[in-house]
Amino acid sequence: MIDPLKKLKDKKKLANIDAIGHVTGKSTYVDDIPTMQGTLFIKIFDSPVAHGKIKTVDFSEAEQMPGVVKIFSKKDIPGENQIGGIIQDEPLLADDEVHFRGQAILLIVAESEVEAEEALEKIKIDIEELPAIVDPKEAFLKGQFLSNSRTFQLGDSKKAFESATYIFEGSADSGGQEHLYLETQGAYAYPMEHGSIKIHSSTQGPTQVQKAIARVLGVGMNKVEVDVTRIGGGFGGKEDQANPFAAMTALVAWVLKKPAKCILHRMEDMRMTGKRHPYRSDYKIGLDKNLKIVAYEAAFFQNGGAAADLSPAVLERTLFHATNSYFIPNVVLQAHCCKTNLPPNTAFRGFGGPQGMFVIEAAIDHAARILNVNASDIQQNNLLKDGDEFPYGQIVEDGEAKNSWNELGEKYDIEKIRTSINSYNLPTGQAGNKNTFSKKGMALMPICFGISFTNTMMNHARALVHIYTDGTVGVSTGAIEMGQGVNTKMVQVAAREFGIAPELIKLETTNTTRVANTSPSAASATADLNGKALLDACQQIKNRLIKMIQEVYQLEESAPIIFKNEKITIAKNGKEIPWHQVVTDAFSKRINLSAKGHYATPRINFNKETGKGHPFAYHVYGTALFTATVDCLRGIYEIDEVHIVHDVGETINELVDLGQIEGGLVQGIGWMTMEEIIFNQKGKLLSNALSTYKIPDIYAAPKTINTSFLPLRADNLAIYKSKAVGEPPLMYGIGAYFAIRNAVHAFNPNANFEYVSPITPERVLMALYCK
Ligand code: LUZ
Ligand code: MOS
Repeated sequence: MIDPLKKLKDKKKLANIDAIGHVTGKSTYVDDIPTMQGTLFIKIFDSPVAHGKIKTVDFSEAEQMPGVVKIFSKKDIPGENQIGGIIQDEPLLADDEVHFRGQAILLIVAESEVEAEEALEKIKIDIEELPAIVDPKEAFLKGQFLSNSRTFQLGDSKKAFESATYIFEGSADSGGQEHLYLETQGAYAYPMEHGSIKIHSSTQGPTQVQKAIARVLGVGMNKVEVDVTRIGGGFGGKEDQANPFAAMTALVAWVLKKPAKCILHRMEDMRMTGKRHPYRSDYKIGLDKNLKIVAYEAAFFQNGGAAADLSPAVLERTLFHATNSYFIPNVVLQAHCCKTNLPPNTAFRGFGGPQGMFVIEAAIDHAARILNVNASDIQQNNLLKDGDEFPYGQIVEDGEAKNSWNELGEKYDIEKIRTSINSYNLPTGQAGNKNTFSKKGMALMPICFGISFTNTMMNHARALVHIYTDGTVGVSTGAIEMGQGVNTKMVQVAAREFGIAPELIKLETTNTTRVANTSPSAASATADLNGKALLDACQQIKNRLIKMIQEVYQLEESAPIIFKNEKITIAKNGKEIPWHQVVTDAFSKRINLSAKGHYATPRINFNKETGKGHPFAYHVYGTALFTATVDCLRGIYEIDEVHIVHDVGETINELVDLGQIEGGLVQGIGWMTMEEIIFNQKGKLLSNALSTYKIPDIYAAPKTINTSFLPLRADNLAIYKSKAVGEPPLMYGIGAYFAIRNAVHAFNPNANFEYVSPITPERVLMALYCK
């Protein structure tokens, strides 16, 4: 078997340390933990209506079913029946009113899952159904909000519109998106001594889980130990929404003093959990005669679902990214967090940013179509440059918007691609037309994404390092491995600092008793924050070892000492001491071989009242070029080619970063094209399984993806000059929407169809033949 650690010695090409485990099925997830004797299984009885008053729930028959141990309602919660994060509006188990289909009402606990399922069928509920709202604009008109509306403002858009040469107004709506992590939500908990509890949870936020459990049980956080080996995907869906399932599991284990397990089935997960927020939005864009955007106004109506969850923070990030990579001097951006009767929508890769970017791209496309110019001419003409001000007050420094655009232009002959598409698309009837029912489209998509939690206080992390006496190393951080490869990057940091092989380093599970008070693994910042904290821990130990060597060999304090190839070399005289020897010597001299590192992102700040500050450590930029072909008889399409120039800073790990870029791209294409979440008017999820909700498979992925890394031009605040890579590439996917749209227009120049995503084959077919 190929050992990736051995084969790929080039450290930038170190394969994901989980790769072999994943493809051989050896990697373990919550449901793979061997169940202890006496383990109880939990099934959730959830609301069958989107809005209603519970009149009676009768579970007397269910309770008598074989194997059933207990049925929990909110009355069985010893602490608070509340798990709201930002706003305290979310009971763990329903109060007298239910607010969405899938809301948990009761927990059925049985000796086996099958028995719990059978008992579930026997529960009788009488609910008085109340009117449900599923549309955010309807909620807005009815005054239904989850939190305060927000406004970001720059310059004077009113005045700017007065002098604008061209003004376009319209609306643009984007759909939700199911996270579809391969591992569904789940947890396994067991009581420990002294009234404490241990839990394995599939979460991006172990501290958030710990806090929720402590609250529900009414105990201190120190009584709750959360342990995560890895999770099978998160994409934001487990930043906050692992909490209820962990809290339910902990509740059962705590009250019944037995191990308890709750793993959602796919359809339960799809029904009960929130998704990417659908948005409806209105825009108004003003340009001067040179195609400079002089003014932009937008109003965003976020479909928040029935409880706030992370919606207010997601809403804010929509505003942060509403002008994408463009400098617009006069801007008013308003956003409304609308309360509807859907499951509480939540974090999803991009965190509101993609929804904001879609609208400005729609506005630009709208202007380009009417002015009969290429959208890319408007895009290029308005790219950010250093010194420009974002609507939130931060000034562009070391911007790469133009660099990535220009680099793309140098690598790929954009005009040649345009010409070949135009000749492929020759109008029907024109000499040379060969493709009557097949048309191509292209689009460029620049991105600009701010890195840091927008809530400044969340931007810090810690790490714990032990060097054992045999020279092997154990590393714990607050980072959650969710497939993104953060553990591989952590191994690389420790290996590089100590100058030892990755094989000598073990990445431990993420555990709240080893690394406390963590921010969730989110906001693309996990490797940045935890990597820096780990660096700090490694350097503390290194400094102790250096001091020891200086004393032993009577060197002056500045004498360079190099950690490399499992040796410590004294540069001056070339003396080499093996790593193991140094470690043994240090231990016998009673030197501390453990350290806790800490990192807090410097400089960042943001004033929520004024909407101004410097919220991001830096920005990630990039540009993508899309070409697509539409089958004009069937409405189906293919993404032919995507060329990307992406700003990774100086990559720590090319393979991991490339995986994130390609994965993010395809997930973004899915959101924009084929993934359609459908709720009916009564708040029932119709796209409730993989037969009715389609995500891109290998056949739907672009036929070609060419990614190149933009050369590093500036230092920045992340680990080893790298840049965060998790979320930004998702937003390239917006380019697929416009490439397909342009192909539709090549077939039907008069197609007057709204900016609604996803642009499913059904929507394409309608547009191809609309007047
Ligand atoms: N989560 C969060 C995020 O709590 N704050 C953020 O700013 C953020 N940004 C992106 C993704 N998750
Ligand atoms: Mo996220 S959307 O970085 O959990």
